[in-house]
Amino acid sequence: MRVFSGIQPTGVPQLGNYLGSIRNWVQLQTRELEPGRRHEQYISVVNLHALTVPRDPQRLRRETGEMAAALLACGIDPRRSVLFRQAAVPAHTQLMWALACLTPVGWLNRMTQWKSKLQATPEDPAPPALLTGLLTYPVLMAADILLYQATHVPVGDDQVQHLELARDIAAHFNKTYKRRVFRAPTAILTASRRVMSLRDPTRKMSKSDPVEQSRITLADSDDQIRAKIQRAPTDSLGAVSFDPVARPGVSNLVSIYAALRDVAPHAAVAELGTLNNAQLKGLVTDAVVAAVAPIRDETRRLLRDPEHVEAVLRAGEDTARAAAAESWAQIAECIGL
Ligand code: AQP
Repeated sequence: MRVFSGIQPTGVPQLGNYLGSIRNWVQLQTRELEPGRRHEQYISVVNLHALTVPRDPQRLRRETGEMAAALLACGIDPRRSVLFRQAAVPAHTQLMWALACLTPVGWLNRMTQWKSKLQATPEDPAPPALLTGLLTYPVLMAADILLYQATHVPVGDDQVQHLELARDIAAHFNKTYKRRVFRAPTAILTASRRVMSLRDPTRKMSKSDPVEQSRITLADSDDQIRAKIQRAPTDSLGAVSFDPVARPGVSNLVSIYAALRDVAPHAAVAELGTLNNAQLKGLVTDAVVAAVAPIRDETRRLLRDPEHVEAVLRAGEDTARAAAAESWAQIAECIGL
């Protein structure tokens, strides 16, 4: 069994990345997916995906290293996970091309993520044009997963549609070439599969949201965390309850608290139910600070030792390239290359 997941180096990871994915990756290093069966785990800093939003090369390089440092600080252990930069393994793009050549454009048109990236916002009233890379992003993601024959993919809710597409592409490939080359990967979701923006709790928290106030990052100071939670919208309906539709702001705070306490949101309400908004925000702040502060401090320490981070990535890339080359050789043979 093999776990694969990735994260784009598009800024400092935010609380949603952590609670929806990264923490799961860390836990999967010591948790069995099935009793008695061990698995390998591949975690990629997907710098090719980050090109779908054009960015300054220096910044991309810097943020790629910073993302790797942040993942190590969160607890990704190079002895238990293969940590690598996507662009260091050329077979990702080779397979992507092979898959793109049999993926109907209609399948990509149905994806919602590229549409949400092009939505106008008050901060960005004129969204950019749709570029081919943004449309074909899910094909590259399918290639990432299928290249390693991943059986399980821990992701947040926003990536579930892309994972379903990867399953469809795998089945379509097998049918086209009349060989069971790929198996269907399964999503692993956490309870906090969608952490919402602290500015607009009807949108998901995102590391590249132009509004800083919308997210808590894993580099925020205690004061920044406190200020952001203080200003998060709530409502005047009184005691705390969990109802994401009617009370999106309060429910987002409840689910962040619940995730950090490892309980279900409804269980957290039993503890928080009698609090007012200020008291709720105080408890959520304490829980977030307790989780973020050690990661922030460890990331800072690792950033002062870039040679170590680079060495970890290079070792991961050797392993990933070897696994990918073996897999690509079989695929290339199957498709007649
Ligand atoms: N708000 C969220 N709640 C739960 N999970 C989330 N993830 C992202 N946002 C949330 C999960 O984090 C993993 C890495 O995401 P990504 O960097 O590959 O891309 P993304 O999903 O587009 O995340 P961002 O933060 O919104 O990045 P930008 O702003 O660059 O687009 C994924 O498993 C994702 O589901």
